[in-house]
Amino acid sequence: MKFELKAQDSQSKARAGKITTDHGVIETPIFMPVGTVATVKGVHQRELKDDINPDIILGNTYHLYLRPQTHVLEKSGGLHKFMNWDRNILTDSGGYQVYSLSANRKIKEEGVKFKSHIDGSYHTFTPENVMEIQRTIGADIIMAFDECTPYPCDYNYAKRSMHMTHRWLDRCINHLDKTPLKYNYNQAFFPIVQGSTYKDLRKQSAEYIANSGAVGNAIGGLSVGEPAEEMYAMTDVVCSILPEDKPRYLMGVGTPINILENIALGVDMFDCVMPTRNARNGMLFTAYGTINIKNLKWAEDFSPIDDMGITFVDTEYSKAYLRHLFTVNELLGKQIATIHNLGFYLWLVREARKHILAGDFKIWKDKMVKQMNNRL
Ligand code: PRF
Repeated sequence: MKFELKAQDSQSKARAGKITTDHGVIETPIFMPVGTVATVKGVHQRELKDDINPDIILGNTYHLYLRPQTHVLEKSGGLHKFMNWDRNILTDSGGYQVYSLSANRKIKEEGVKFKSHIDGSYHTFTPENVMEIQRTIGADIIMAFDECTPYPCDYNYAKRSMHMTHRWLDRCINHLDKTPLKYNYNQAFFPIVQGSTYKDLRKQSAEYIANSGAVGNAIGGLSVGEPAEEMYAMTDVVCSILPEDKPRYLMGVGTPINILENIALGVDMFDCVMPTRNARNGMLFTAYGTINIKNLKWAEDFSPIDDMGITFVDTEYSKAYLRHLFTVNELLGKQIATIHNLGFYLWLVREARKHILAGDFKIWKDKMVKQMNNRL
C-alpha cells in the first residue's frame, strides 16, 4: 500500500491524499460504506459502483466469520469474488462487534470468548486467529484485534485495557508475519489507538501505535457515547502524534458534522452505519440539514427528494412518494433512502477534498457545519 499526501490545509489540519493498493486508488478523505455481511444493505453492487462510487467499502470479521464462515469465503476465492466487488475492501477485526453484539463475552489476556448473537454457540477470538481469519476473508486493509472500551470508562480499566490492546498488537504483528497471503494481492495492516477519553492514555497509545511502523493507523474507542467535544479533543491529541505520512482512520464515525470536524483535525478515513441504518428508519442527510421523511409535513410535498441531485434517486422521486413508501413499509423506500444518504456522504468527503486542494476548506467546513445542523 502506498500513501501520498497531495495537499495540507493552512487554516486547519485537514489533508488530501491518495492511497494505492492492488485493488486501486482511494482518494482521501474517504467515507467507507459499511457492508457488514458482504452487502451494503439495500444497495446493488452495480448501484454502489455507478451511482455512489466509493473507492472502498467495509466488511466485518465478526459477522463474516459467523456467516457465511471463512471456509465459504476461501472456497469462493475471497470476499471480493464472493460479493462481486473488485474495488478496495477493509475488514474490521471484530474488536468492536464482539463487545457490542455477542451475548456473553469474557475478555482475558489470551483473547475473547464470546457467544454468537445468531445461534448462541461459543467462539474465541485471539489476536492470532483474527489475523488468520482476515487473511482468509482477503480484504485489502485489515485491522488489529483490540478492545474498544465503553463510555464512560474508569481510568484504571481504560489504562489496563489499553496496555492489553498494545500487547495484542504485538501478537497480531508477530502472527501476521508468519501467516502467508491467501490470494494474489497484498494486505495492509492498521493498528488501533485506544485510551478512552483520557488525554495521557491517548498520547501514550498514539506513541505506541506510531512506533509499530504500520502503513496506516486507526483511532478506536471514540463515538461510543461521549460528547462530540471530547471526541474532537482526543482525535486532536492522537493526530498530533500519529505520523503525517500515513493515513489515519477514525473508526465508526459518524454524523456528517463529525466527519467534517475530524477531517479538520487530520483524519483521512471514516466508516459508520449511520447513513445506511438511519436511511432504513426514514432519516435523510442533506447539505441543508436532516429530514425525517416519515413526517406528515412531506405528505403532499411533490418536490424532488433533494434538488442537489447527487444521485439519480434525488431528482427521480418526490418527498411525498418516498414518504408514502415508508408509510406503507415498502422495501423500495429503504433502498431509495440508502442510495440518497450514501450518495450524500460520498459527495461530502469528495467536496471536502476539493476544498482542501483549493485552499478554502476551513470556510467551507464552517458553513456546512452550520447548515447541516438544521432539522428540515
Ligand atoms: N475498535 C474496532 N472497531 C471499531 C471501533 C473500535 O474501537 C469503533 C469505535 N467507534 C468502531 N469500530 N476494532
